[in-house]
Amino acid sequence: MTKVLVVDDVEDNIVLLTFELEDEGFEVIAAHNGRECLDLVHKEWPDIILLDIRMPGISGLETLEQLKADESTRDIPVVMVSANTGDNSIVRALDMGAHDFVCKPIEYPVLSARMRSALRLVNARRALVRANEELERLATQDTLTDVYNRRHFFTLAEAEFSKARRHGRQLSVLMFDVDLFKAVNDTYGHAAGDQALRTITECCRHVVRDSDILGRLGGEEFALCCPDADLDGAFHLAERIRTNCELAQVNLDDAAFGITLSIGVTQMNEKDAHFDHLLQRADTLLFQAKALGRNRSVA
Ligand code: GH3
Ligand code: MG
Ligand code: MG
Ligand code: MG
Repeated sequence: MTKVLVVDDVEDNIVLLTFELEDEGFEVIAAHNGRECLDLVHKEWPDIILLDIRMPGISGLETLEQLKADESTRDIPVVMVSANTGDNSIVRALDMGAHDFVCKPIEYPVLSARMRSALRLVNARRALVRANEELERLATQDTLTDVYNRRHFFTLAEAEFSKARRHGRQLSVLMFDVDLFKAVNDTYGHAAGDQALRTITECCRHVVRDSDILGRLGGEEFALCCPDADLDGAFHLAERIRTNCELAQVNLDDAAFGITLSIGVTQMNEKDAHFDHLLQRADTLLFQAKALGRNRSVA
């Protein structure tokens, strides 16, 4: 049920509004002044607020100002109730972010239509925000593992690379690839392989810093860009990721299996003109790790 907070200093107005709005199917809660409104709004989280303009103490406009200044209450639609005094308070309220207004004496069908209209607008805006967030997620994340996808990994890592060069800071990169992954797919099936990839990113999540950038470059190949990490630190991180994965089990309904990683680790140097150079070197070191027998980090 839609919850309405009615704010009015006159008890008779509250009683009448409550009666009419409950009749329209709203759940009604009431406040008798601006202070009570601001308290109640944080306890009850109404869907919409009906706010009287003329009240002793904190006026309707001041109450509105505070509701709009507070990030947690900013998006609750407010319909002003005005005594029709001919001053510019309605204009000010609308400019301050009120959704709409009604004048006293209130025509109740008009009031509830305006409330429904305000609620429709708010719901449409929320749906748009959610859709945008979802689009953003789809554009930047790998859907299987939730780490960054290849494109976004490069966008973020290249930015960190430029920043590190500009400020003379360290930057290291790890590139890793699952060992003999084809055999995992062949033995346990593709779905089990997918689960193994999720296990690997989980193992990484526990050891990386918030500032590290983890991306799935494709297939069973990942890269981790570590701002402010020197080669020593990056190698230790690689070993922690590698041993975490080695100890982890991928549990299936009727079986369990282990996975190992080979990792190439490198640090940015003055000769690296592009992030690609760094990644290329990590790839070569990864290849060496494979050649040396897999399940190891090479720097
Ligand atoms: P190596 O130790 O030399 O890396 O051996 P490998 O078997 O891991 O290497 P190879 O490149 O021969 O095989 C990679 C396999 O990864 C082939 C492909 O079936 C599998 N693969 C790639 N992407 C996915 C995926 O998204 N899900 C699953 N389940 N398998 C994938
Ligand atoms: Mg009043
Ligand atoms: Mg592999
Ligand atoms: Mg591979």
